[in-house]
Amino acid sequence: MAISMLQGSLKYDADRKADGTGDGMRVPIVLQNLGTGWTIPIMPNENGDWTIRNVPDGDYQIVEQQGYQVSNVWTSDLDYASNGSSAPRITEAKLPSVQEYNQQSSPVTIHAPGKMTKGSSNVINGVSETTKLFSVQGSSVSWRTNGEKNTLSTVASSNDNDIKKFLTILNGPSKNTGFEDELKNQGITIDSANLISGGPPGSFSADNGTFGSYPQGTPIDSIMPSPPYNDLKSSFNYINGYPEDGQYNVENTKAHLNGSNATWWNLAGHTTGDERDKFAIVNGSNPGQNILSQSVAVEPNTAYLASAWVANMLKTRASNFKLPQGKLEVTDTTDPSNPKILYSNNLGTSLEANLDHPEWKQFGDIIRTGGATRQLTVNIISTGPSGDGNDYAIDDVTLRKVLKKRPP
Ligand SMILES: [Ca+2]
Repeated sequence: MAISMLQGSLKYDADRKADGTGDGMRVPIVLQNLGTGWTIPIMPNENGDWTIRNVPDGDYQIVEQQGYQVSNVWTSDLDYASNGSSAPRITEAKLPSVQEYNQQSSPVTIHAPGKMTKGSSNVINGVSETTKLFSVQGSSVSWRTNGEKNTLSTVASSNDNDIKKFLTILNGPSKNTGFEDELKNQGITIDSANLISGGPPGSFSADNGTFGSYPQGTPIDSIMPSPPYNDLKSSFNYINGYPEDGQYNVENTKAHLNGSNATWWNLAGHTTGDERDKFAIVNGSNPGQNILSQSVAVEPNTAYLASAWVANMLKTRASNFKLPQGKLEVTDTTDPSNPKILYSNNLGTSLEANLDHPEWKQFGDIIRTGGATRQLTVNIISTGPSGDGNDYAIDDVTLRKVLKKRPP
């Protein structure tokens, strides 16, 4: 048996509304049978739409693959059985960079000129999943609707709009604002090894401050059912759902919220920017409480870079909306009875809501240990009361050794 037709789209969702609309993106989409490896790369048409016919029963993925052997990519509307060939399994999506997206001399036109960036965007990442996992059985297509629950949603008709909607991949603009390029320009080299690492299974450190990753194709808005980090020492309450004041969760791409909660961005993580990428969402409250805290053994008289990436969840500004009210703090806790603050930076002061697109911003600085220092503790601390606004995301918390200092 085979389904007569699969249709989907690849869209640039400039406002990250996740309503299925947007400008067409001409980036290869690869349909791959997960059992046989039978594979077809197809280039969406200028509206971002693609059609593949006569797809046999089996388990499949479609994966966005910028740069996929473009000469072998077929144009839209083709027959799976007569045009496919065997290929290794694709284990991650490849989204275009802003530069690739704007490149007019590319072998294929990725986009209509002038449509690409929004505001100060410098990153394109997932609004929906960038890999879609599904099964074909007779005339029906099924897929998981809840990542953790593996629920099947079966649709009977092969041309059902629900299938096309599911197979539509959405990319959107985002921005990363970091300071490490500037450090590099100053001749300062930072070790790649994150000292917030190791530790027992399930510990915060075990995921290197990245908050971990899901398998590719995991539905967006998949929230970890229970606190994933037992030694987080969090004073915040974990919630398997939307975080209210004083709560946090760990999930992948935050889906755009409708109705009363539409003030939040659809936001992908900072680490890989797709549906694999988990991060923490904090709804601020409880001034002075630790949101997360990690102690690390360090060397005396040594320079380290402490850093965290934080994003304001809000997509609107209003006079009653508070900025994220937290601080990144590094404390010398060699003597726990006499902690010494080495670095403290309020997050909110430079984290105004970006109205064009979500923005991940890097906070931190180089700190130097003293002659007696053996342990540092990296804290992210809530500093403001509950209220409208004061909602923020945290990702990629690191403490790394400074290898090469600024030349004299
Ligand atoms: Ca992450």
